[in-house]
Parts: sequence; C-alpha cells; structure tokens
Amino acid sequence: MGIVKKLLAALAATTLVAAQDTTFTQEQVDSGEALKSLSKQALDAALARLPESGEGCTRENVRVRREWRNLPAEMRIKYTDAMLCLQAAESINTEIDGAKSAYDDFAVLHYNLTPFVHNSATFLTFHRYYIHTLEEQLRTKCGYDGDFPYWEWGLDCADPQKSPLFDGSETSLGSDGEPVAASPGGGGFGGFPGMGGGSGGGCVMKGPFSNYTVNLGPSTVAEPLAYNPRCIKRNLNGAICAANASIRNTTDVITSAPNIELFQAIIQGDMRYPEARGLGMASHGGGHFTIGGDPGGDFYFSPLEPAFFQHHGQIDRMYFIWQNLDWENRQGIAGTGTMMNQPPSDEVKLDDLLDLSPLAEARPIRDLVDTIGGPFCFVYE
Ligand SMILES: *[C@@H]1O[C@H](CO)[C@@H](O)[C@H](O)[C@H]1NC(C)=O
Ligand SMILES: *[C@@H]1O[C@H](CO)[C@@H](O)[C@H](O)[C@H]1NC(C)=O
Ligand SMILES: *[C@@H]1O[C@H](CO)[C@@H](O)[C@H](O)[C@H]1NC(C)=O
Ligand SMILES: [Cu+2]
Repeated sequence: MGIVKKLLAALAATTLVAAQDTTFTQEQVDSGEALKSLSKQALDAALARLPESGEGCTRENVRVRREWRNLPAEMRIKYTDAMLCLQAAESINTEIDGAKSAYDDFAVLHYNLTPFVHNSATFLTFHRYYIHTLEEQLRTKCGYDGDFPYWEWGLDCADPQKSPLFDGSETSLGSDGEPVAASPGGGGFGGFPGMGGGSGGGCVMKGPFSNYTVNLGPSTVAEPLAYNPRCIKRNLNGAICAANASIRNTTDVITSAPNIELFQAIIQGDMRYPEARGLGMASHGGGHFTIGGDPGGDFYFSPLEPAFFQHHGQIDRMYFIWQNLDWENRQGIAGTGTMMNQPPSDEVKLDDLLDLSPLAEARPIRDLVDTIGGPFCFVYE
C-alpha cells in the first residue's frame, strides 16, 4: 500500500470512529447536521443487522421510509390518492354509525385504545404497529407502491404554511385552514389556554383533502362515535413547532434519553418525570399542535387528520434512531397498560399481546420493538 493510500485508510478509520460520536456542537445540532449524522448511524446499524439477501427481511427488500419532501412529486400524489381511496373504501365497523370508511376504522380503533396507548408502556410500539397497518391497507386496498413518508417538523417551524406538506399544492397534504378570528391555541380537543393561536382554524381550503368529510368525533360530544359529517379544520402553528418540535428539540430527545422509560417520558412530556415535567406537550404534542384543528388537535380522533401518519412517522423515526444507536440495550419496554398508570394497572411485559383487532392481529410486543423484525421490514432514511 502506498503512503497516500495508507494515509487515506487511516483517515477513513478516524472518520468512522468520529461518526459514532453523539456529542455535537450547538451549531451542528441547530443546522440539522447532528440529526443527519445520528440518522445515518442508526440506519447503518439497522442495515448491518440484516442479511444481504435470502428469506424474510433483507437489505434487498427492506422498505425505506423517507421525509415527505424527499418523495418524488408523483409519489406524493400517489400517496394522497391512496389515502382518498381508503377514505372511500368500505368500513368493517358496520355497527358504528360514524364509521363510514376503511379510514374511519382507524379512528375507531384509536378512540377505543387511547387511554391505554399514551403515556403507557405501549405508546411507541402501538403507534408503530398502527401506522404499519395503515400502510398495509394503502398497499393492499388502494394499490400504493411508493415509500411511506414521515414529516420532519423541524424543517417547517419557521413557516408551516409554506411547508411542502401544507402549502395547498396538489403534491401536499392540503393547505392550512381558512383563517378565523380568535382561533383558540391548539384548537380541537379542549384547546390549550394561554397558548398563541395558529394561522388558520377554519376548513382546509386547498389541496387533496379539501373535499374530505370528517365523519365522526369530536371526542368532546356526548356520542363521539355518532355520524357527524364536517369539513377538516387546521390551525397551523409555527410557534408551537419552534418551542417543542424544532430540529434541536428532536435531536436533544434522541441524545439525552438514557433508557426507554425516560425516552418515552421525554418524547411525550410525561409529567410524572422531573426530566419531562417542564416540556409541556413535548415532541409528541408539539407535532400534533403544529397542525392543530379538528380532528388534528383531538387526542382521541387525531388519526382522522391525514397528516397524523406523517407526524407519528416522525415519532417512530425518533424511536428507530434512538434504538439503533445502541441496539443491544434498547429493545425493552417500561411502564404499565394505562395512561399515566390511571387507573393503576400491571407492568406490561414483552410477551403481552398488543391487540389491534379488527384491523390487525394481536401480537406479542416483543415482535413490535424492531422495525426489521416481526411483521415489519422497514428503516428510516
Ligand atoms: C372538490 O369538489 C369540487 C366539486 O365537486 C371539485 O370541483 C374539486 O375539483 C374537488 N377538489 C378536489 C381537490 O378533489
Ligand atoms: C426547542 O428548541 C428551541 C430552539 O430550536 C429552543 O428555543 C427551545 O427552548 C427548545 N425547547 C425545549 C423544550 O427544549
Ligand atoms: C414547549 O417547551 C417549553 C419548555 O421549553 C414548555 O415550557 C412549553 O410549555 C412547551 N410548549 C408547548 C406548546 O408545549
Ligand atoms: Cu395516538
């Protein structure tokens, strides 16, 4: 080996070592360079656990989830077309008045499980399995053959209305809601008093979902599952995004959480933990209330907002990155089966079942902790 080649090899080796580093300067964090590095390290680590080819999930057939703006325009249109198709497909909840479509069935399931799958042991695995189930229906019922998109909120905090997700173009998920006077901060589920209002509040004006009818909810009415047709409202809020869903915030959650108990606490702002108590809505609520509106701001019915699945894609991506930065030690779960352990319930174990019937089969949670194991075969770019 020539001296130059030797030098280059030595350089490559040091770069590799440096790449495993999770300490960054503030500038690297705020520019997104740090998150890019963490994301790449996690992706490489996940791929390294896969066989090159053969049976099951491999490096050849693994699906790659991408940020919305990294999907080609025609793939984004295919995606929203498939969502519209699901919103027109038949419901299997024939006994439930408000469930008119296969898409509504997802809202019914989320409504029923909300008290058990938020601030509990199953928050991350439930939403992982839930999004995957929607993705499968988009493929099997509606012919979607593209990549599943997530939303990196932090790219859009400065001006959510100009976001490729919400600019109202045919390649977006539709526009902001029509501006209404004194729109309550956060909108939807109770609102959040004292918080600055968003820029919309009324019906979504333009884009693929401007004709979409929300069929059930909100959770604040006497019969939340009754048929209650209405427009989809949005109330985009860049201030909430900047306060809790910025690139820095996302990066900090990933680098600061030492174990699953604190990771899930910090990502949700679980008040029981001193480390999370000051975070308000934290990443999870921050992303939700950057969209806001009805049903987007409704704790129980937010999946009726199409962007829910890109928002929760980002939550799942954070989980994926965090796990794969230290895979050996990050396959566990923590907590009980009820929200904030109210009412008190048993510690959830990896062998316990997570039941998504009638939409997907009950699975041991053990099968759901790895995006390239059990029913899953995907990674995040
Ligand atoms: C919504 O419906 C109107 C009236 O039927 C139609 O002109 C318009 O193209 C539709 N918009 C979308 C985005 O589907
Ligand atoms: C989120 O990040 C912004 C800067 O992007 C910072 O001002 C804010 O304090 C952070 N919020 C939290 C909860 O750390
Ligand atoms: C955002 O995070 C801050 C802590 O920096 C917290 O005080 C505030 O309540 C959060 N805001 C929202 C809207 O959740
Ligand atoms: Cu949820």
